[in-house]
Amino acid sequence: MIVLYGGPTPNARKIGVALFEMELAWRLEPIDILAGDQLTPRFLALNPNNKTPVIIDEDGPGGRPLTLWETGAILLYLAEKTGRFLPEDPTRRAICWQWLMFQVSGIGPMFGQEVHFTHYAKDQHPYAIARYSREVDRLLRVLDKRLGEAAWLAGDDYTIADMATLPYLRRQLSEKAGRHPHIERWAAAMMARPAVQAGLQVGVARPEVIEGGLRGFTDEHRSILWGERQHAAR
Ligand SMILES: N[C@@H](CCC(=O)N[C@@H](CS)C(=O)NCC(=O)O)C(=O)O
Repeated sequence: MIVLYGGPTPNARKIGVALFEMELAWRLEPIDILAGDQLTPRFLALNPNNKTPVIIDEDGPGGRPLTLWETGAILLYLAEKTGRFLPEDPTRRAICWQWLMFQVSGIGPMFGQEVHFTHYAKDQHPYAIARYSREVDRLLRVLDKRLGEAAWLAGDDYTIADMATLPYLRRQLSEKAGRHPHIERWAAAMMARPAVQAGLQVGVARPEVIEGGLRGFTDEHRSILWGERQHAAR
């Protein structure tokens, strides 16, 4: 059994998609990051970096439990464990790693900053909004070009690189419909997969805050995620 600690966030949903695609036995342990669950000693014992998701594979290597965080590492671990969604050919495998790293080091952080400054920050910072919005648009163009050349990010194979990327694109695709035809073709192919649909449902959303147009953040939420509570010495 694999335990997934997470909530209704793109990062946890990447892992949800992979767990469904790989047909692994798993259960969700909900972590409400808006309530500060990730700052508790119990969670910090799993991930000292206080970020979700975390998995515990109760049947890890050598039959021993393995606790793992960072979505790139989790996706690679699950792909190696099951022998699925990671090409065997060394060249194709390396290209898969490349697009996976592009997601975790580029798309994740930049899209995260864009949504922070355009929706969550209390004050308006025009420089930051322009900086991250332009970077998001640039990254979308890189993805659109790639998906104009190849069926999937890694090439001919549907892989963990695709699973990592889609959950981050959903808001941008709906706000910029028609502007990225190749990403849209790829996203539709992914959404046709039952495992993707199921994985994107992971976690219980707080509709007023997350699904309802990114509104409703309170000063308490800001303190937990970006302020005093996030940065308190522990
Ligand atoms: N690089 C990390 C990012 C994880 C991350 O940023 N998780 C967010 C939710 S999407 C989180 O748990 N935030 C809680 C906090 O910052 O306190 C990964 O890929 O796992």
